[in-house]
Amino acid sequence: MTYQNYSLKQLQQIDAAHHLHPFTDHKELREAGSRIITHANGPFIYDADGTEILDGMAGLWCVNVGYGRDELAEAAYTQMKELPYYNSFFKCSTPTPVLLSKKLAELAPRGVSQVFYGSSGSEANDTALRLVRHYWALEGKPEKNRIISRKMGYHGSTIAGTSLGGMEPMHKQLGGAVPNIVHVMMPYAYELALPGESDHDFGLRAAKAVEDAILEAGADKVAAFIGEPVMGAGGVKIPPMSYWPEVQRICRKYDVLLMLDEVITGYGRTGEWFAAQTFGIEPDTITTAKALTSGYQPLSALLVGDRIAATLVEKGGEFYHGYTYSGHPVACAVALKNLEIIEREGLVDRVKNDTGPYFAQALQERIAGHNLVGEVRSIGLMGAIEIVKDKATKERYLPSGSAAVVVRDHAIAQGMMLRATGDTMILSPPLIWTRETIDMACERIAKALDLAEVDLRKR
Ligand code: PXG
Repeated sequence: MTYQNYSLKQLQQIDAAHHLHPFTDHKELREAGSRIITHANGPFIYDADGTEILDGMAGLWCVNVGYGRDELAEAAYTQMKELPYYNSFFKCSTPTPVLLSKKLAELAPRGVSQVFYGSSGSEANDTALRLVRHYWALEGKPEKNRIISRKMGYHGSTIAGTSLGGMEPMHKQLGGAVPNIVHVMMPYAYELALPGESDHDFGLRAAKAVEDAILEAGADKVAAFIGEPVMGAGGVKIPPMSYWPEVQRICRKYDVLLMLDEVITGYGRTGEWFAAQTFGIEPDTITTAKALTSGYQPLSALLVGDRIAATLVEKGGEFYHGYTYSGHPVACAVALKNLEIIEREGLVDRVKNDTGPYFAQALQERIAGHNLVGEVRSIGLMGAIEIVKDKATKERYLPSGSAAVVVRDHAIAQGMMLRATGDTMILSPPLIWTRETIDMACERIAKALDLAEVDLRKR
């Protein structure tokens, strides 16, 4: 039976009766009822009432080629009929993960040519954590196992993902994190730069926090540093250009591996295939998922640098790690087709040379001047709008995080889906957006800001 046999109300009732949602206050949701999205096409999603909403978040940072791609459905269908599943354990392989690995090795930054598959970003980060610790053990340094991460970083929701991440509320519910992971300051100039400190100098100071953490533990105790090139769920926090090269210099100086989590930034989001290329760095591992299939199938790929891979292969011995769905044939078939579409349509170049710069300019010209907006920032097609009570002093509305939700709700009512995290509005649209789509989005956001201002000033 398909959902068409149920009314919206019935679906909501059943949802409330049986479905536990991710990152949700279940009491609150069950009182309010869920928004049920039933179909989508191009840049638009549609709810059960038929309301058209422009999807400013590409689903959840993933639908980079937009919705309604027949080619992706056909790739899945064909592969399912031919070979829906076989594993890649016990010296077996199937064609699509083999070919996808070759493709990823071609696209990846220099020195990165190996791939380990999972089904989610969280799984890929579990793999990454285990792999770097295994690497140092193989190198005869098992005590070199501390990982340095960042406050407000997001690396997934499994126990390892939560432990790597720096989200306090998640840690509070964890009941014991994976040991020996520490968190340093994030490179977020808007709130953390000192008065008069340049962006460049702030970037260097934030990188210095990594060096301090290495020195505190002793370099022979530190395995790796992990970070999102641009923090995503933490609020699209774009580091100064001085930050990443300096972090890389520090990591090399102390022989600490550099792990990038590109689950959001991978596959074109910042105007290069990987943000490592945008920031000019050469990491040892790159965690990817989401846009690898544009969200049409669950799939993650941990891209592994040659240094780690060489040790793994040369020293031998089994790495006791893997998932039933590692290298899933259908997910990999969809990924291959998705990458083909991104290449064929030149979406990465378009973000770099056309829509990315236009998006930045549109946010500056049409959104930044609003009374409620403290700052706008973007890189490629990834942007943030800081909601404040007072532009000059950067004072926020209280309670913290309450104002952005008001803007978001007005935006959705205007036909514009975006996300509120803390006091920050986030945009991460499909890479198929054109200048016209950006214009449409800015118009709706500006209207939402006007309406929200009326509500918020009444407080
Ligand atoms: N790393 C990063 C950088 C992510 O953004 C993950 C790992 C975990 O991926 P999986 O596939 O296990 O979810 C993510 C996921 C949000 C939000 O609210 C962001 C994510 C997931 C759920 C919500 O912005 N990112």
